[in-house]
Amino acid sequence: MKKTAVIMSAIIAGAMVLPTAANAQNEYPTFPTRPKDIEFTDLPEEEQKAYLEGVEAYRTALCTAYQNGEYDWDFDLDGDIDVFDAYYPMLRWSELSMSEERDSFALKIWSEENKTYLRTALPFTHDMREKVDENGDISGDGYIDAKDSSYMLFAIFSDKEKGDVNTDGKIDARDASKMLSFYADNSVNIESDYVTEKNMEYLGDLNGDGKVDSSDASFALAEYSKLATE
Ligand SMILES: [Ca+2]
Ligand SMILES: [Ca+2]
Ligand SMILES: [Ca+2]
Repeated sequence: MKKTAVIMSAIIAGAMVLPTAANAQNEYPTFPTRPKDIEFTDLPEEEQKAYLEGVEAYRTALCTAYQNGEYDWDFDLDGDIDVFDAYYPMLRWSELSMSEERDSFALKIWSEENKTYLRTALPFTHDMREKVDENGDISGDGYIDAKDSSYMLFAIFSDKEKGDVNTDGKIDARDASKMLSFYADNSVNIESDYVTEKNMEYLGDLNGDGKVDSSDASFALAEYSKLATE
């Protein structure tokens, strides 16, 4: 069966089951599995331990290979791998679950220029879609979905410093603006998308209290002024 036919039938079925050659270009480690019919905490202790070690080994393998430049995750085809690319497995999942292909997706995305989250149309071309279908099953479970965006982000953020939420390699007032803007949206119950949530979860929670708010922004500013006066 031709690949397009496989993909079309998968769309009709409402789930993305990948052709077997899907990972030919990128060899991904496989996320460990555990029994689904039992609570994690009810598993025997050694099984819990083995699973957690498996997760750790998976993450290490993924991050190392990513940092060594082994993965082609430039899904928006702009020449860089960054947080924008991480939207694409998630968007593909959304297409597949709605059984329709779209030219673009409107999302609230951080704008450095305007220092706020702005509704922005992310393009989704045929070539982008093809690349996501080829390289987007990062968890190695045969599906392209938000989990793949999540693991991809974990790798992308793994070599970034905590506080550098806009991932430009330095911690400064721009990062503080981004954190404050996220916090402001959250405090009036404006929902953020998955990528933004993960961005803040991995890089924004500077004081480690489980949320991103003005105290984290103050931390970023303090770090910035410390660096500026050094
Ligand atoms: Ca890119
Ligand atoms: Ca997957
Ligand atoms: Ca920064």
